[in-house]
Amino acid sequence: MTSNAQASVKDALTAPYGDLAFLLDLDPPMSDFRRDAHAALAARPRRISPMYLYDERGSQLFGEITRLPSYYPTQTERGILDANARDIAEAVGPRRAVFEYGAGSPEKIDRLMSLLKAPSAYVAMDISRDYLLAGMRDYAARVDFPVGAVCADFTQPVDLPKDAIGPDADWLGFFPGSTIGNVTRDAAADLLSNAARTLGPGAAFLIGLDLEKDAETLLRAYDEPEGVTAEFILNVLRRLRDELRADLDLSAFRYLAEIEDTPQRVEMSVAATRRTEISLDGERYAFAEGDRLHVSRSHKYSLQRFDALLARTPWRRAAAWTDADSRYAVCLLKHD
Ligand code: AVJ
Repeated sequence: MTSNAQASVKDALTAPYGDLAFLLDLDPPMSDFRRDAHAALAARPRRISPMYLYDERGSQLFGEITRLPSYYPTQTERGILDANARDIAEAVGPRRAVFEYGAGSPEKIDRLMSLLKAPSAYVAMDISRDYLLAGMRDYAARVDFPVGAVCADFTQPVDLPKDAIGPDADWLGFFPGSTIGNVTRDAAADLLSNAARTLGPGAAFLIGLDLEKDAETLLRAYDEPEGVTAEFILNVLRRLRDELRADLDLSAFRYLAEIEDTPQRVEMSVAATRRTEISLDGERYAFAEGDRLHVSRSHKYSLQRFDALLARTPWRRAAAWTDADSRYAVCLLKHD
């Protein structure tokens, strides 16, 4: 790191920050929806980042998905944490400072923090500053251990301001929801290696993993008759139209979920149901019938394949808890 970069990291830290032990604002390069949309529509295959799904409406739709009976990951993960709370607390060990990848929902944070033995701190990292600060201020007001916030892209390594939490803290990374499945396996290995650097020696990491399974269960979870997932994925076109003022006919597109193998994953796209075009800032992007724009993916793992991936990182798997049907796993990783 150059001395300049170090200076800017220092400027990024405010400790304390109101009720928070600290705010570390690494000022993630503001993504540019308009620029990325042009690039996505011009590329072959057409592909846009799933992060553009999550405006307020998209976040609400995802919340609705997590309450659908057919979307098993959320309820299964919750069931695993509840059924194995004592075991997990024991294996993780006491007085951990928790570092969550993505600012969790209040219920998820409470579930984890109340199962752990005497947790010493909670810090969340999220790319959305407003969402992060709102959540962490509420949380800090409710608990009596320090709460911190890191505004950054969670694939990056971070220099945690350990003094603001207690320099001797033993860290526990927390990455629930099977969100790791959103990225390719190479990117997942990089993210986990960066997490090992961030959390330091002696750290543990609790991660939710959706497991490989039959295609029917996956299709029911990702393309359900209620059509909430379809609305969620089509939301990226709605944002193009409403926020970027693109000229497009939403009714000329439909949602398409496909199960692919080796590695198993769900690929989520929108597909043109007839010839149509999207016009953005005077550029016209043509779609033939069946042409797609890829929006999101969700990789599934076996414990064996996950272990093979971990072998490329400093982590090893210390334990795993699954549901009775082996649909989902909560894994505990450690490194020295
Ligand atoms: C939030 C990325 C874990 O891939 O299962 C759910 C997103 N997309 N249904 C997933 C999602 C469609 C979800 N993750």
